[in-house]
Amino acid sequence: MSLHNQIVLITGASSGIGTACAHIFADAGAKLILAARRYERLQQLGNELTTTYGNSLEIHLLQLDVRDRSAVESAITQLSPQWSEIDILVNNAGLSRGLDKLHDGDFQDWEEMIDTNVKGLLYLTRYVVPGMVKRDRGHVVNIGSIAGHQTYPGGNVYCGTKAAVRAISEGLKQDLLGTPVRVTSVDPGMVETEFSDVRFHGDTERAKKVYQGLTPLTPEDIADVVFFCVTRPSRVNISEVLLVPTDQASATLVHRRC
Ligand code: NDP
Ligand code: 8X3
Repeated sequence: MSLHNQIVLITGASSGIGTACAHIFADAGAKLILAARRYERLQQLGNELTTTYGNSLEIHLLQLDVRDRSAVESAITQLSPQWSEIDILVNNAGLSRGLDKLHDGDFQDWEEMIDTNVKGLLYLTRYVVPGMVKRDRGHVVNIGSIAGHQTYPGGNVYCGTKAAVRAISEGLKQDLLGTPVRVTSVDPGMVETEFSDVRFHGDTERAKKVYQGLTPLTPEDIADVVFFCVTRPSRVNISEVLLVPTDQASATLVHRRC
């Protein structure tokens, strides 16, 4: 399936997996709506994409906090006709906060994860998918996690949000049965991005240790899989892909060389 001129909305495009998705879709000639809170990052990315893939690339930047339901509603409903017919929604915005035992957990961390990973993904889906159903075309890709399949110590609430994403993807697919709209959950293991810096509230030393002695996945590895899923023939719905580094066997079992 060609993505030329298809409209792709990517949340969390300012970093990591979202940025890598923006590159792969830009390369395929898609029209990009890039959303995140850090607008300057989006502007930088927009410039970089135009330099790399040419001036004909069409990009629309959205400064958006996915936790804010009314902001999501106006961002989607106020898209100009040139941008409103979204073909592919990549629900990627997400984060982990802390690695505390549940009974020591920080309420603010919990709320941030639940509001972003679950409610934010739901808001985008709720405002974008009706148009897909009306137009008889569309694909929703949710970025889940191995954490939605297996819980690890200290992962509690983050794992809960990703288990919710997995259930929501499954439920959305069921509810869209009878329409041509496809649903995919791409569920990575360890990917080196800003994810661990964010989890540890900017403690970069602690973040680096997460990947020490092993070879993690890259954001481009995930973007490749997303791209593969959305370019299958329209009869094919890839429902779930779990991908891990060769050095990772489960959420808790990794091989470190030092
Ligand atoms: P990064 O921290 O590099 O990127 C996270 C992105 O999410 C940023 O662009 C950030 O943008 C955006 N984001 C966070 N909160 C909000 C919000 N409230 N509103 C809008 N955008 C938001 O991490 P990753 O690229 O690794 O994470 C992307 C997704 O992949 C997440 O859903 C994560 O859970 C998932 N994942 C990551 C794995 C990993 O090991 N890295 C493994 C499995 C899944 P900004 O701050 O500018 O708003
Ligand atoms: C991110 C991967 O293992 O840190 O979802 O939860 S993990």
